[in-house]
Parts: sequence; C-alpha cells; structure tokens
Amino acid sequence: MPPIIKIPHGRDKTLDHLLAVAEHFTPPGKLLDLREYGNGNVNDTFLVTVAGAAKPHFILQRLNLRVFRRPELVMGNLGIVSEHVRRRLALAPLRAGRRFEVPRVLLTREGRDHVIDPSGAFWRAISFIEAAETFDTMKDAGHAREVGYALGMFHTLLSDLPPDQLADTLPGFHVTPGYLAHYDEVLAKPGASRSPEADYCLRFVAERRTWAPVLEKARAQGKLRLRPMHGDPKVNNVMLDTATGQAVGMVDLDTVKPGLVHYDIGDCLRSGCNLLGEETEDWEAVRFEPGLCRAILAGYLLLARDFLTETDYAYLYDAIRLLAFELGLRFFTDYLAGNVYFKAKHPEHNLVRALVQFKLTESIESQAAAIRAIIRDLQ
Ligand code: GN1
Ligand code: MG
Repeated sequence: MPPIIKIPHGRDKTLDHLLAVAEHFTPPGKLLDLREYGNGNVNDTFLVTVAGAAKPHFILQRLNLRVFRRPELVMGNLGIVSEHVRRRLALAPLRAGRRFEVPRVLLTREGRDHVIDPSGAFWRAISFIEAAETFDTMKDAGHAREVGYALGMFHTLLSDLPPDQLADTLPGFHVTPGYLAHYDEVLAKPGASRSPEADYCLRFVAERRTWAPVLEKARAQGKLRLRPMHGDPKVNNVMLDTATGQAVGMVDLDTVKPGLVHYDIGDCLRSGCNLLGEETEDWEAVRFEPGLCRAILAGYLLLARDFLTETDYAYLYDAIRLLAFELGLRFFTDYLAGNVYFKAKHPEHNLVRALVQFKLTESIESQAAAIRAIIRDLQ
C-alpha cells in the first residue's frame, strides 16, 4: 500500500496518484521525489524533484476550485504577469549580484497548462525559484527590508501593465464591505456557537464596521486607483536567496488581479510585523512591531516611492489597520460558517486565527501616532 498524503477538505491522495499527476509535467522516468510544501490555507502544494534537469525542482499544485472558480483565468493572469516581469527585467537588468524572479507556468508533455484528474481536481505546475527559501515569520529588520523590497520590486515591474489586462479572478477579494455583508449573512443563520472569545470578536467587528469601508470609499471617490496587485504578499510568499538572504522573488500569484496597492502594503505589514506569526496559539501576546514596519516600508519605498501619490500616502495607515482587521473578520466568519473556506486543523482553528488578527489590529490602533510618524518620515 503506497503512503497516503493527507489533503485537507477530506480528500486523501495516495502518493501513486500524486506521482501520476506529476508525471504529466516531467520527461518519462525522471521523477525523483514529491513532498508537501509550504503552509497554504487554500490550495495544496507539493515540491517535485526531477533527475538530470537544469532546474531540478518544480511546484505542483491542486487549485481549490471552491475558491478559484475560474481556474483558466488564474492561469491566464499568471502567464501575463510572468511574461511581463521577464520582459521588464530583460529590458532593464538589475544591478550586478541581484536576481528577481516570479514563477512561470510549466506545460504538460502534451503542451497543456493543467491536468484534470479523474476526481475533477485541477492540477498545474509552476517553476520553483532555486537556491531560495521562505520563512513563516520575520527573522529581523534585515529580512523585513528584503520583504518590503520584494513587494516594491513586484509593484514596480507591473506598474506599466494596464490593470484591465488582468482578469478579475476573485470578485470581491479584499473589498471589506463585501466581507461584512457575508459576515452578516452568516450571523443571521441560527446556531452560531457562543463563547467569551466569540463574543469578543462580535464586539470587535461591531465597533469598527462604520470605518471598515475606508479604502473602498476612497476608491469610489477616485482618490485611489486600481493597479495590478499581488493580493497575498505575506512574509512566506517572498523567497530569499539561501546564501545571501536577499529577496529573489515573489511567489503565489493566484490572487494577482486589478486591486489597490494598499491591500498589498497592508497585508504585507500585518503579516510581517507580527513576530509570533498568524498561526500562534498565544494570541493575547500578539503585537505589531513598529521597528519591522519601518524596515518593510523603507525596503518597499526604495523602489515604490516614485509611483505613490500624496493621497496614496494618506491612506497607508488605514490600509495597515484595515488588512489586519479584514483578515480577522474573514477568519471569524469562516469559523462561524463551519470552516468552509480556510483549511482548519481543528474546529476552533479559525477562531484562534481571528483572535490573532484582532489583537494585531488593537496593537496597530494603540500605536497609530507612531506608525503615522514612520510613514511621514519615510515619505
Ligand atoms: C490565504 O492560501 P494562502 O495561505 O496562500 C488567503 C489570503 C490570506 C491568507 C492568510 C485566496 O492564502 O487572502 O491572507 O490565507 N488566500 C485566499 O494566511 O483567500
Ligand atoms: Mg495565497
């Protein structure tokens, strides 16, 4: 009996099944190894090793079709972005010693960009950035600067790509009022479990809901405009060179689509300035680190200063506060709904994740003046 790899959402896959899928993307007889990779909350990700190839690794992923309902659009955006980045870097190479890559789509032996397995699952392969690694939490200010640099590089490289060339693969993604509407729907259903922690979350959301549309209002008023965004620039989506520690790429491009750069900046900071990480059980100890905030923003602005407007700067503090709040709201809603969106290891997992983000939001709020001062200093 071959070993079984546990895939959340109740589907187990035998290693034989996974190898059979991976075989579509490799020359015959060259597969050496396949193992689970990373800690994604939505898709299932595997690192595959191939014998005798110039690039010995690639990433095999099963897209979560409940989240990504139009996988062909996700693949289209991925192709457009990686080609655009490749072209930009060919025209204006980075200074000596620096490299920067994003994943490329790999084709099957038959020339297709995905495989549908007999159960209907959607599998695709993308290139792996070699000699690089990721970390789930921030190590130090040097790491933070590189994470900011990577996001700045990503935004800069895409700054001349008209956003309407990208499909809207996830309508409503990071549109906070939409998450609030969904939360209200879930709450209206009977049977939501109550506890002191859940009551804290309910109050937390209630106290902030009139402020929560802040970025969408600014967008509707024409103060902020749509640009290509990454959508999920958390710490572990930035790859660092294993030897130098320099950022060498941004991965996880499934959420790339037209959006606000504020979503990205806020998400990067809510992820990067929480030293305990978003999976800690010790949610009461979570805190937003202003020193890491300064380092990430300094790295980011090294590249992005030129395309941010005065108004963009004016909404940065709100973006930082909002993206932590929004992720907490998304986790809490999923807990109330019975853990149907984010993979959960136990029934309270999404509640604890929500508490982490709400504690982080509180910490941001209590340091508002200091964070605004950092933004002003760096502007
Ligand atoms: C999800 O699957 P993963 O871990 O790359 C989520 C992000 C959240 C993140 C929190 C499509 O990303 O928005 O910020 O979890 N992605 C989607 O860890 O919802
Ligand atoms: Mg992601």
